[in-house]
This record gives sequence, C-alpha cells and structure tokens, in this order.
Amino acid sequence: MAEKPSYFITTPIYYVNAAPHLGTAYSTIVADVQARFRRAMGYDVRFLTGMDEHGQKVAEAAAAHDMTPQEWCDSQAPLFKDLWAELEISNDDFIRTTEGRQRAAVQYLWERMRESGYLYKGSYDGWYCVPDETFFTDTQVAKANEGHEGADHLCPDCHRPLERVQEESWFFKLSAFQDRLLELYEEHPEFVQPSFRMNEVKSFVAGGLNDLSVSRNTFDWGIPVPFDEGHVTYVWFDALLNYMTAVGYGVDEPAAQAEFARRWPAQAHIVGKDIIRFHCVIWPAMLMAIGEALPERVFAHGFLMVRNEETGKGEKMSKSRGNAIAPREVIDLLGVEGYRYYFMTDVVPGMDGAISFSRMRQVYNADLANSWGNLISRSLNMSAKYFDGLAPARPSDASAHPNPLAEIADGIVDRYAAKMSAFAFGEGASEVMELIRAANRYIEDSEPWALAKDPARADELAFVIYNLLEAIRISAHLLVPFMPETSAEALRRISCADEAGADDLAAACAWGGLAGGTPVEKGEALFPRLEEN
Ligand code: ME8
Repeated sequence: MAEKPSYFITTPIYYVNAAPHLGTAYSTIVADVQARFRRAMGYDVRFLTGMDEHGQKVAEAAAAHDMTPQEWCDSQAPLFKDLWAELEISNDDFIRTTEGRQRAAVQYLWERMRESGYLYKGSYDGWYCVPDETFFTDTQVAKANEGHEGADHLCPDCHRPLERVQEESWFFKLSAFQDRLLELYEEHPEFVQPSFRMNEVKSFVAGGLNDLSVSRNTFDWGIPVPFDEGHVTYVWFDALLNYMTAVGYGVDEPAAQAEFARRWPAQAHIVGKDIIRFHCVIWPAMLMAIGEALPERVFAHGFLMVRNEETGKGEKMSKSRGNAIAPREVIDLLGVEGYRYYFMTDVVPGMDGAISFSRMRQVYNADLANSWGNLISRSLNMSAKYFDGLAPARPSDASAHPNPLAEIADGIVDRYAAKMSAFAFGEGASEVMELIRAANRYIEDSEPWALAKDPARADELAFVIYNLLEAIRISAHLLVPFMPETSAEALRRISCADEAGADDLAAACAWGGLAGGTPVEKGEALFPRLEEN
C-alpha cells in the first residue's frame, strides 16, 4: 500500500502570561478540525500545539505571582493541556519552549545563522512593546502616533505604553530579504491565506524592511546565545523555530533526520491576524537565510468579537475591556461539541466574528437540536419500533422509489472536501446540513407512520427507514471533524461503531454502505433543546 501523504499542521504556541481563553481556543479548534478532516481523507497527520514560555512578558507575569519564570510556566501548563483535552483537541505533540529539545534547536539555529552571514552585532536603540514582544523604530512610533497629542510612546499595534530599549544586540539582516519575499508572494499566492491578507503582507514588505534585533542582554529569561555570554534569544526568534524543533530539526540522529525529512515543510501554520508579519515575513526570511524549505501556507484567522448588547456593535474580545468569555461558560451552555460546532461554522475563519450567547443558542437549536439531533432520534425510534429493534436490510434496488437523499449524497464528499480543505468550515458543514434537513423533510413527506399501517407497503417503509439511517451514517462521518464524539455515538447506535475513525471518507460515505439487519439503539437525545433565553 502506498504511504500516506504527510500533513503537518500547527497552532501558534501561546504565551504563558494568562490562562487560555476563547480566542486561543478558537485557533486551536480551527487547527483540530483541519487535522481531523485530513486524517479522514487519508493523510498521515502531525498536529502540533504548545506554549511560548520565554520573554519579558512571561517573566513579568511570573514575578507578579512571586514565582520564578519556570515555576510559573510549570504551573500554567496544565491549564492549557487540560483545556485542550476537554475540547477534544487531537494534537500529537505539545511543545514547551523551555524544553531541552527547543534549547538545542535554537542554539543550532544560531550557529547556522552565524554561518549564513546574515547575522551581525550592533546596538539597538528604539522602542519595545512588552505585551506584543515587538520592536518598533522611532519613525514607526512617530508615524503611528501622529496627531495624537501626548500619545508618542504608545505601541502602533496595541496602543499600550512602550519601553525604551538601548542595548547591545545581535541583528538578523531581514532587510536583505525584501526582494526574495516579494518574489515568494508573487510565485506562491497561496502562501498567505485568506488571499486578502496577502495585500497587507506585500505592502508591509514593499515599504522596506529593517534588520531585526534577535538577542537581548538586559534580561535573562530566554535561550542563551551559544557564542555570546550575556545574550539571550529574542522570544520570537526562539518561538518560530518550535515548528521545526518538534519534527527533529538539528538533531544529529537518523530517526530525527528521517522525521524532519518527512514532516518539513509544514503544510499549514494556523495563526491569528495579529501575528501574520512574524509568520509571513520574518519566518520565511529566517528559513531562506539558513536554506530550509518554507511552510506551504499560513492561514490567518480574524479575531473573535463580542456584540455589545447596548450599541449592537462588535468589539474585540479582550480582558482589559472586561468582555472576555471564558471557555467554561460556553462549554456549560452548549457542551463541548456544540461549542466546537458553533465556533467553526458560525464564525467565518479569516474574518472577525461577532459572537453572542443568543446567537449560540440559535445555531445550536437550529442545526443540532432541531436538525441533526432530531433526525437521529426520530429515525432510530422508528427503525426500532417498526423493525423490531433493527435496521431494515439494504434494499435490493436503491432506485425502486424516488430517493432524494441518495441524490444529495451523490458527490457530497467532493463538495464538502473542497470547502474543508480551504478552511471554509461553515460551508463544509452546510453541505452536511443540507442532507440532514432534506432527511427531516423526507420523514414528513414519506410519512413512515402511515406506511407502517399498510402491510402492502412494507417494502416502501423499509426503503424509507433505510435511507434515513444511511443519511445519518454519512452525516456522522462528515461531522467527525466538528463533533467527533457525537458522530462516533451516532455510528455506534446504528451498529457502525467500527467505521468511526475511517481514513477514506469517500469510501465511507458511498451510498449503500449500511448493510442493515443490525441492532439500532434509540438512546438519549444527543443535543437537548436549549431555552432561547
Ligand atoms: O502571539 N480572537 O501568543 P499569544 C481569535 N506566543 N484569536 C485570538 C484572540 C481573539 N480575540 N486572541 C488571541 C503569541 N487569539 C505568540 C505566538 S507562535 C510561534 C508564537 C489567538 O498567546 C490568535 O491565534 O498572544 C493569536 O494569533 C494568538 O491567540 C496569540 O496568542
């Protein structure tokens, strides 16, 4: 059998300055849905997430809690790992930048950078934004604050106060990569997605690039520069490398080298739009400098926004505005799978998305309680009732009667997969919802309860119920990336538990896969209806 193609997907590694929130969970679920979809499509997936533990911001958070940075990071790691487990994140690895493997890889990178000739020593005199861990020049800061009286020391991105930094530093010659980066964007327009984000990246690079300070020597919470005592690695120079560290970069050992050859370059880095420059400008330039392959694409999603109930306008969810919603609140309302389904289908990945509890209830009730859950409970109930606890056997002639569900299911995997692979998850789910809604209408139109009263129409009844179960089986497969557990449960209830985890979606969803004649279990409602208020 041919080897499965590799699909390596990553999330940002999150700063350990506070507990994970809905925004960090959002990026992680986006990556998880893509990872689960790819597994179902027969890819050998490697899915990486982790924590970004160095830098000034984390050191300050630790100090504020009277802990050493390492103690602080260790105390926070379970918050991330436990939340990901609860949200059914199927990552294969969890990297922490304080691990030995990252330190070794970063130090290896320093040596390669030094050899490359794109590293030089100088001194940095400019601004630094600690919350963003980003350097800004005097010109950038002055330009951003033009016309804002008294605001001349605020971060051009997040508008928080900047620190003045004057220190000896190693520089990465980022400026030398302007032309090569512009060529990359021309030749590989798919490198930055969605495509409208490419414009922002291009114009930033076209405007000229400054060399980047990549070491700090006024504090020590970072990976030491191997050839210059007193210098630690700038946190982003360290963090970006995590993607390669995790697949064996720089390890002088055959197994690691084979893994690196198989996994690198990554197929997709999932990031928020706030860190697009790091991933689409600095990271490819670093890779060009050391002669490593570039990731295939960076997918940048928007921010979660909360609708202000008074003004009706969306505003960015953030702790300082006091409008951040904790994942727990949503899990308590919708359950984990309802949570995943809502965020992945109602927020368009790529765009900012306004979210609200009333909208959550609406989507949950419309799609999950009234459509998917309802289809399962009605169909299984009727099958058990009319066929003595069993599914009717597969009809010998699938075209004996009109079969609207088989028509919709025809080609559904291709339509769905085209959307899912482009991260258009809402549109992918809509393909499935179309089948589910049609199946609910089919119940109304074919009136199985009337057919059951007429022994002469027993075949027709079996035909209808079989079709409903088949629509459920196929929908369950297609909903796996969004709601793995309820999909597995739906399959189990129709005696198809062994199909869960299928890695050939087209084969799994071929019409007529259900043999029938097997037990059907009605079970509890999978998605109990929520009160609208
Ligand atoms: O930037 N809506 O970490 P970070 C959607 N350590 N996503 C959001 C969000 C919101 N309101 N708020 C945060 C870092 N995010 C670096 C990354 S990678 C080599 C290093 C998500 O903890 C979004 O993905 O600040 C954003 O890019 C990320 O969290 C920032 O996480």
